[in-house]
Amino acid sequence: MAVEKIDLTKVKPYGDTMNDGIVQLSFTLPVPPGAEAEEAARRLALKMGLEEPSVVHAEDLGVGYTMFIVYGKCLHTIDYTKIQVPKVDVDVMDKYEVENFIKENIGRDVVIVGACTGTDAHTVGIDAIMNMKGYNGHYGLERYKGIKAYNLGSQVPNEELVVKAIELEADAILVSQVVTQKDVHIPNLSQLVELIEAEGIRDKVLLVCGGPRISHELAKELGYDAGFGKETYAENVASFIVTELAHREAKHRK
Ligand code: B12
Repeated sequence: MAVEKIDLTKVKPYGDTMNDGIVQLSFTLPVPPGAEAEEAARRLALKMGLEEPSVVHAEDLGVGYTMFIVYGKCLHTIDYTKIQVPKVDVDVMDKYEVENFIKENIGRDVVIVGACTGTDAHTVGIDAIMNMKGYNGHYGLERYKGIKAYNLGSQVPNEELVVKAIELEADAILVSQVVTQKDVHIPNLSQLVELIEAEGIRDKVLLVCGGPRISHELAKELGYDAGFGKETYAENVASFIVTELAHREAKHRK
């Protein structure tokens, strides 16, 4: 089979044939199902800039609402070669490499306190990173030799997290934010930074946040040292913490 040469300066969606621009879109309108509803969805897709939109599925949501799936052609292209996304810049070590690194470069236990904060009740993300069992075959921080991990759970007020971090003399604070509707995570994440600064411990702790809609770029903007998104494992965050800690401690000794 001949491999088609792709122009990365003009990338566009692929459906059946290269560069056909075909996309699939799904949305809900507050109207009951029927011919008018489907025509409304088609016209909306046209207004969104899709060519030849076709409604391939319409589902009655039961209360005067209809959910649509629409196919259409996107005319736009993206210059992929110009894209750079800020990411946590660290060589990721596995659990055993992290443990060795701590032994050789830090020489004491690393204390990490974590929580899902504010009104956010989603525990699974922070548990995946911190709990013994871990996630998807990757052990959590509690299982790492040389790491003392304290998972405070969910709906933890920022004040409580800060008190605990001071009490345990934490090297790093991990914050999970899963609910991002109406940007509720922004003031909550910012308040934690303010509290830590007010306590005068900002330069003593590594501040890391994570969640499915958290990016490293956003984390940095909010005053965090690093941010991790979906499909993060304990070793990603552990590698960052121990590398950065060793780096800071070496600088401090000079
Ligand atoms: C399970 C679940 C719940 C459970 C939570 C139970 C529990 N004990 O955690 C319950 C039923 C309680 C719940 C409630 C609600 N939920 Co909910 N929930 C989910 C669901 C289905 C799965 C979340 C999950 O467990 N993912 C698995 C974990 C492993 O993934 P993760 O969280 O992304 O974590 C990974 C990374 O993000 C990262 N990570 C996460 N945190 C951190 C922290 C650090 C420091 C680091 C390094 C990495 C890291 O590492 C993890 C492992 O890779 C999602 C939909 C989905 N499929 O994602 C909705 C979802 C998150 N929920 C949602 C909503 C809206 C709610 C409610 C507001 C619903 C309501 N109207 O009541 C409430 C909120 C309650 C509250 N006060 O927070 C929305 C959020 C939308 C948004 N953008 O804000 C979602 C996306 C569903 C949706 N599509 O609408 N929910």
